[in-house]
Amino acid sequence: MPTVRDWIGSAHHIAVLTGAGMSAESGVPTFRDAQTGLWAQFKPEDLATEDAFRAHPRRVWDWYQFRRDMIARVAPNAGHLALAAFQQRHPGRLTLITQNVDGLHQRAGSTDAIALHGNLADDRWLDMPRDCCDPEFVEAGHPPHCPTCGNLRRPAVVWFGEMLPLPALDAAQKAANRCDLMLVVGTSGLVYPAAGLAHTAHRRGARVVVINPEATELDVVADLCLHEPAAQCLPTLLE
Ligand code: BJW
Repeated sequence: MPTVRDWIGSAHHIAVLTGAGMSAESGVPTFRDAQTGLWAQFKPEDLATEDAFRAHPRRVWDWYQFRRDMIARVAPNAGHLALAAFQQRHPGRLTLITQNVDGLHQRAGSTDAIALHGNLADDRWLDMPRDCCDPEFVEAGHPPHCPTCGNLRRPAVVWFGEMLPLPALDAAQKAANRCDLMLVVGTSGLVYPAAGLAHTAHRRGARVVVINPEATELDVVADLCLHEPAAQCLPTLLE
């Protein structure tokens, strides 16, 4: 721990890549945890793909509504708050990149968090909108839809097989290329291109620190692994 604090103290630019474990101590289940993960009952490909949504729009929409309701009831934890406070104390020194769609970094005060996988709070049209498609006048339903052409609203998140938003991916890649320290917090490191950012930072000579109670796919590029929960570890590291 003192070593990592020294690394943080001397780093010119820090990139932080977060995943679902970041919000675990807020009470948001992770994706791949065998006991409590959101996908313990469902296979990801049954829910988080465009094909799944087209095949079972109600089931997928209701799953997202369930998660939206859950997230409305939780709050940012000490880890989210420590990152936001660090950014406020050291403007421009830390780039926060998140795979999370829960908005908790933003609610903690990290207004410039790069959201690689979108945001659960937002919707968009499933198909290219026609002139009749007006988000102000959707017909309520599971999912809501255009009363004229039937185009469906869908969560504005990134599903498997979809491109990440290019400005977000570009900004994240720039941060991974220029940082001299990357903290990888609460992610299994299984999903690309997000996981590739840690490989980029490592390849470019940055120190990489993985913060996760469990072993991850990204431990191979880590200079150090701290096997601790994020909300306990980050406040001490970043104080
Ligand atoms: C704690 C903790 C505590 C617990 N403290 N830690 C290269 C190789 C192989 C495959 C691919 C590849 N490149 C692309 C792919 C395909 C695919 C992919 O990666 N598949 C893999 C599964 C193999 N990627 C894609 O499809 C991506 N798109 C793409 O590549 O497009 C290319 C394209 C080009 C041209 C045209 C079109 C397309 C898109 C990926 C989108 C991922 N979307 C999801 C769903 C978002 C919406 C939603 O929320 O429903 O994003 S999937 C899901 O996984 C979600 C997460 O952001 C993401 C990562 O999960 P995360 O955050 O790591 O969570 P977990 O649960 O896995 O891990 C939690 C961790 O926390 C664990 O390690 C715990 O131990 C830990 N933990 N408590 C700290 N207190």
